[in-house]
Amino acid sequence: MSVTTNKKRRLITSALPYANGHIHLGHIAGAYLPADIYVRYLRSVGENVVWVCGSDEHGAAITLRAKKDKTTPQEIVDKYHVEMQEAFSGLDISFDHYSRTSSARHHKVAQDFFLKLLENGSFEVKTEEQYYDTEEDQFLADRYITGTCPKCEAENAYGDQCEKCGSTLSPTELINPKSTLSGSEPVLKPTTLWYLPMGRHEDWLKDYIEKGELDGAQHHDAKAWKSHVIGQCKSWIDGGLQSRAMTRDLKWGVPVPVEGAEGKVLYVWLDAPIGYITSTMEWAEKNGEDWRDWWQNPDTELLHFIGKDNIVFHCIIFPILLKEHGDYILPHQVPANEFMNLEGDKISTSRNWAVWVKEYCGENPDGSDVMRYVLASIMPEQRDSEFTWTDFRDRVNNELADVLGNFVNRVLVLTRKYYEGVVPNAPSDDALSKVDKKVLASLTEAPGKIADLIERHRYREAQLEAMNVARLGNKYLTEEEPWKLMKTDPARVETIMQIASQVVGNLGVLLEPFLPRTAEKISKAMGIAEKKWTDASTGIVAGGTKLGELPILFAKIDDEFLEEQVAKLGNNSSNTNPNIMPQKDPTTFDNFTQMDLRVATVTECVPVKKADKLLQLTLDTGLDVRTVVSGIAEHFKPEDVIGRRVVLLANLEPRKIRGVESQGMVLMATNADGGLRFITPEEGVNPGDVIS
Ligand code: B3M
Ligand code: ZN
Repeated sequence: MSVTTNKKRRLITSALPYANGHIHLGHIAGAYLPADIYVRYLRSVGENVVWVCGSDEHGAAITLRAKKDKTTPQEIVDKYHVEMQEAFSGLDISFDHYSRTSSARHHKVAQDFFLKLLENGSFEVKTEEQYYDTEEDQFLADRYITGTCPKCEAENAYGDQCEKCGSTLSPTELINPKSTLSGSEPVLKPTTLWYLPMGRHEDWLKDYIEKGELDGAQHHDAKAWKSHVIGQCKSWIDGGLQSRAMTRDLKWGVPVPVEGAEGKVLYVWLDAPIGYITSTMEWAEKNGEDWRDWWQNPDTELLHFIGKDNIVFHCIIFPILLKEHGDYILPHQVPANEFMNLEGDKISTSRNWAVWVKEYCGENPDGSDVMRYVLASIMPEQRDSEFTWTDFRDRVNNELADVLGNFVNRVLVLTRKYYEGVVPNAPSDDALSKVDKKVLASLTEAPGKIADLIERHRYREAQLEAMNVARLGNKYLTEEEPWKLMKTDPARVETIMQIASQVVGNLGVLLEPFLPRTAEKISKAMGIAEKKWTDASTGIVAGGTKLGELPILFAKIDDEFLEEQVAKLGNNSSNTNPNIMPQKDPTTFDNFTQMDLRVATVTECVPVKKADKLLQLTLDTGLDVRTVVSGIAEHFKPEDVIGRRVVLLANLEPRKIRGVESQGMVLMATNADGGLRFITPEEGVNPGDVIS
């Protein structure tokens, strides 16, 4: 069944994150929080909106990660596909659908897309010399090859890009190329590639980007696009668009669906944006909609939320692909964000210079709104910005707790005190002072003002406007001082409290896109069931409403919290407890399987002569009875040890300790204080049982 509606449809996408690492705050501030605010707002006004995302599970970064971790790409993506979703839900990122690109469905969708382009003559097939790693038996493209940048001479530029100067490169341009797989010097070898000749598209792209025109008609308002987005696209187009290979000689990815193309996959930047389409198909199927309405109907507006490093792919390459296919609409708006730095430095995964969302949410289960608030306050909309924990504390304490939390709390407390929690009736117009009228007028204007800013993707200002409503209420209460008037002018107090309640009620609606949990608490306390944008008005809380309980909205952040957070940065161990030993360097599975670990029972135990620290244990291992010397005499008496079942490393090379040959090692757990404990197998585990 296809639901037809007259309302304009809006299809929102957020960049599909690579499933090879954790989500950090930079990701959230770039492509997810702005989209979440936008979509929550659109849902609140009752717009026809769908927001899709998913894991980008192909590309060199994933195979390289798998190689580093000595596992398979599939295992890597399976792990991060789950973990990334946990991170997103921790910050209440509310996708309508979250998909993944390693699915069979997506492979088919991407292959069909490719075949259609092939049929339309969109590619040029070229056989050319490419670098090849003879040790690894693999062609080297993109991140599989590094060398010196021919433009800026930076070392370790990648085959596709120099991160130092930002130039796009092709592997054969690199000086002193090296394989990142084996470190060896690659050789040139011929291979066939399908190229997208982008140069063919320069003319219409120029109109599309600079004027918002497509096929001679107005497609979107070019002035509504951010200037840094247009600027980047222009410099690409003005520099001349080079052909770009749309296939790779790799094992991991979407296989090229052409006979004789075995061992070749689609370029990840061809398959990933098609992931938006697959994700929409899955969503549509679940919701009884026709996905074509969302991708092939010119009444639909397509919006891509991304970070600035993805601009060329969404504003140039993907539009070319969509247009060449012929059936699809093109992006209407690409509100890309710039980068957010962290405590004076670039966010870096390898240096652990990042705030990991899953970790933050795990440690602060109620911390979603405050983090969203701070990120929206400093969102890198027009230029790079910076997150610092000091700023985080200041915003939480001075803005959320002192202004918003304090105001809402005061209104509820006073209403309870004066009127047993029942909101007084609305005053007649002639009872309103000038100040009252001003407050009510501001309330009337706020929803439109905020909406306009959100529609223009100015989320920082939009949130500021929403907070200004709380500021207004706080100021009103502070200046009108109802607590001083209660004895002399109770009628005036009723008016003040009525108006103050309206301010709180509006906050329950207007804050929802930014602070969904807080808005929910406020709405609940104010007896507002549905938080629709259109309900925001000066009469949102009816006189006679009995107010509910209000949980504490924001706890203040102390310096200890601050110091803990800063101390984590750059510390490469994921554990943050200084008492816990850091993880050792990685070992191989083979090394592990070489170890013979088994359960044994201690049948005898005596001290070792002239050695205060040693006990001599006789063990029944199921295989044999043997002697082991163990350095546990300071922790255990022989009689405490006899009869215990223990874990034994049985095939450790025998060695003589104080004249006694020790044939293995009893494993102990060391706690943070250096205390030793036996590892006692559970009931039913017997001597000789193998541990693996
Ligand atoms: N995975 C790049 C990134 O995470 C890429 C986005 C794909 S969007 C189609 O920066
Ligand atoms: Zn460079």
